[in-house]
Amino acid sequence: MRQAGRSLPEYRKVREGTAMLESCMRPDLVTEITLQPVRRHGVDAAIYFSDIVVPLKAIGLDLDIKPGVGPVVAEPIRTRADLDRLRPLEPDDVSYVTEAIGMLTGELGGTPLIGFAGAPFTLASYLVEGGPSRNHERTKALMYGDPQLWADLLDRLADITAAFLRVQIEAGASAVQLFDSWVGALAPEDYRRSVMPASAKVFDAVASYGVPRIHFGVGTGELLGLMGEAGADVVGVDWRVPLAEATRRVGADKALQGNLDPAVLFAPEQAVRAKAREVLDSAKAAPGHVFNLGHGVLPNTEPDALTRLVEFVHQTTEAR
Ligand code: 1CP
Repeated sequence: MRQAGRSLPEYRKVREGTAMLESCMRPDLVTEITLQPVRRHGVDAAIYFSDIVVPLKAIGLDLDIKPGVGPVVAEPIRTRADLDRLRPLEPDDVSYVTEAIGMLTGELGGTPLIGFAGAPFTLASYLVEGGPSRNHERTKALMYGDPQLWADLLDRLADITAAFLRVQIEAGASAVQLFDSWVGALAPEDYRRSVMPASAKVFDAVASYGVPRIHFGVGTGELLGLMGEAGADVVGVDWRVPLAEATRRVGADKALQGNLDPAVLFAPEQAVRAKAREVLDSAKAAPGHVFNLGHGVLPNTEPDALTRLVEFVHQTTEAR
């Protein structure tokens, strides 16, 4: 799961002295960091080390990832004139991604590599707010106040995101995940009207490759059905909705991903096992299940707790 690396001493060691975005542009570092959780925990898939703002940096936006804060944009996008700064992404803009995935697929052997991108809404939130936001007020002001500019902004972001996912698939990614981390801030009708068309455009653009497409969100219980409809093969669920209920909302034709609360990993091992078993039992109703946390690994998580969780999930599912 995202930012799994942050909990690992070997991650902090290789990152020492190198800024986050600079690390994302160095194929040697990307390869090493992507492999670290696979080596240590024996997970069934690797998630490509990058960040959702990498393609925006690659088209020339002035942004940075500030330690302890997250992505920060120097000049936020708020007017029609600002849209001109969102030019299309060309594969050459991210040649380091192609190079890193080439190295990785060699090193990973048969372990699948999951590529990813930020979804248009979540990217728009960073761009419009200028950084992380609790209430997304400027973003919503634009969405409600100038629906045409909003639609054009999301459409441009959809094209950039689709191009970024295509690069990753063509380089060898075996699945892709669209992260709409903050879309749970919206009501279903607003999602359907103002966000779903752009996310659907991204899923459509990569449908012909036939790789599984995962759609991830947080606090999206009321949006699960629509997130599936947008074109996903797998819908991510956080810990607020049991997977059996999520299957009812998403439909029996889609797999689910999730949904252990990452904070559970701070509890004693017996409690972690009991909660993980609940997830596995609840998932039996779904036609497919990717066991995962409901959101990213928290930075202070004890790495051994994760290793033990992976072992437990393997033992439990192999015995079935
Ligand atoms: O495990 C991994 O390292 C996978 C790579 C990965 C992924 C999939 C990173 C590295 N970031 C992401 C996705 C990402 N980035 C999302 C979508 C998924 C999610 O909801 O977590 C989001 C919203 C971001 C934005 C972001 N980047 C934040 C969140 C800030 C906020 O708005 O609350 C943060 C803290 C970052 C920085 C970042 N990205 C990745 C890492 C390892 C870090 C920490 C930086 C560091 O180690 O110095």
